[in-house]
Amino acid sequence: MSALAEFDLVIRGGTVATASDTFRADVGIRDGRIVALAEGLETGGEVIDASGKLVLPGGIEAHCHIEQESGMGLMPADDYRSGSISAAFGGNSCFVPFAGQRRGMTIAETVALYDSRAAPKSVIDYSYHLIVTDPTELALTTELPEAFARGITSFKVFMTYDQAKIDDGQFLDILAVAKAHGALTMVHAENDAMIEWISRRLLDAGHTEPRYHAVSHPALAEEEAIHRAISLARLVDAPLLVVHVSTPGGAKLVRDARRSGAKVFGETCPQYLFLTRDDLDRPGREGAKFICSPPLRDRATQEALWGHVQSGTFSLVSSDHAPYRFDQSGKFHAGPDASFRQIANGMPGIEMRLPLLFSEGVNKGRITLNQFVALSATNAARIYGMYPAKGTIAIGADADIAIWDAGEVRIAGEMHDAMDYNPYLGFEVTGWPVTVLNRGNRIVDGGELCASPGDGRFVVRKPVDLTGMPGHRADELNPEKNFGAKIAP
Ligand code: DUC
Ligand code: ZN
Ligand code: ZN
Repeated sequence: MSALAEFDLVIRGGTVATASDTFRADVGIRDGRIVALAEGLETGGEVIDASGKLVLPGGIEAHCHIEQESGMGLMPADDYRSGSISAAFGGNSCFVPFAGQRRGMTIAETVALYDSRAAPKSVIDYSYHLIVTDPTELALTTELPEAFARGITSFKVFMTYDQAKIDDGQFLDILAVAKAHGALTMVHAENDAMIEWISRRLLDAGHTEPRYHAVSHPALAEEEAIHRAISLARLVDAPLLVVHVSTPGGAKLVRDARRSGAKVFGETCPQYLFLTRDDLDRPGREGAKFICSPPLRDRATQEALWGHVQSGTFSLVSSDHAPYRFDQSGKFHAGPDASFRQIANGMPGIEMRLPLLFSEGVNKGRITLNQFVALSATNAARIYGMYPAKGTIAIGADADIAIWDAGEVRIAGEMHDAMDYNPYLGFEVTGWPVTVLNRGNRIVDGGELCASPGDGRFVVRKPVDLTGMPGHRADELNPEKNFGAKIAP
């Protein structure tokens, strides 16, 4: 092989950034992987001119609901084709939607169902987090370990919603099984009884409009549940990731747990950084577009959450893309006058996540470019067991790369998802991905889709990375201190 044919593709002249460093280098790619980082790489193969651009790891969207029935049995607008395409246009080359177990279904059936949905359609690499709603003996002893063995190494539980919630004992069982296998438990933490109690009173008094959704999910409901979830995880010294944290109180609980060495991670979402509950009060029924759980809060909350993004409380800023159209197929599936309890819960954002975070974070000086890379890809890769194949630009890594024009200004409009609205419509956003690669293949380039459904591959994930998180065993579960009793793995 001649020296000039050494690479299939060279990305030339750009500024490369990882979670720790920023440097000028060409990127040499062969067989889908990065094989050289140096200035002046020559090739007889293809060249992408990235001069004046940023060359970043492709984003990893680690929280999105794609072709997944909601608790109400409602299918969101995006399947694995449209969802992955929208993700790609937003600078992502990998995503991890949820595979939701419906009660009565086994874990194996759930995984097989999502394989059949994702494999023929995804244009980017993918895995799933397994939502566990029915932790039977079979699930705990056999099926969760089997899912883990095939590379699904994160399990999510709900503390609210009748169709999904588990009790504290079941939560402990799942935490203990996950811990025993190196898996990570994720949690939607809100106090179910508080939400039910307030909702009932609001509805009885005739308060049905979208704005009451925020009233019915008080900050205290989140804080209480996060405190409980962290306590349960600490009891068995198991890793825990609190998804979509929306309150300063919740963020502080995550921060304090992390400072004490507990194996706790936190995630927040763009909607809590860029929107407020005032959006629920838009005229007519438009507020329905902004119903999501936990709900939008206020400006002071936005500021506080930004502080936690900056200081590292949050390892992830994920979209929580839960796309329900503003019509009877989605938001108003229960009718045009549906109460806040019946309106479909969730909003889109998979394509806006990274441009918003770049524009408001990096370009406005709130976070560094390297923090952006960590939040967009590297932390997700580490936490969810995909590093260093994914989430960084390094020799040997998959050539999952997003080339960004840091100065491109666009007014947010229609996205590439299957939605009929964009909650960030009209936002001026500076900095957009212009070319996105997945394993060295262009998937988006100059506004065009270059990939085909089915090009994405399932990513076999490894155990959660707990580097720097010593944890601590509760004395009562330590055989040296509890008279030799063996209680948990
Ligand atoms: N939780 C999510 O994570 N997404 C959509 C709705 C919800 O309650
Ligand atoms: Zn949730
Ligand atoms: Zn979600």
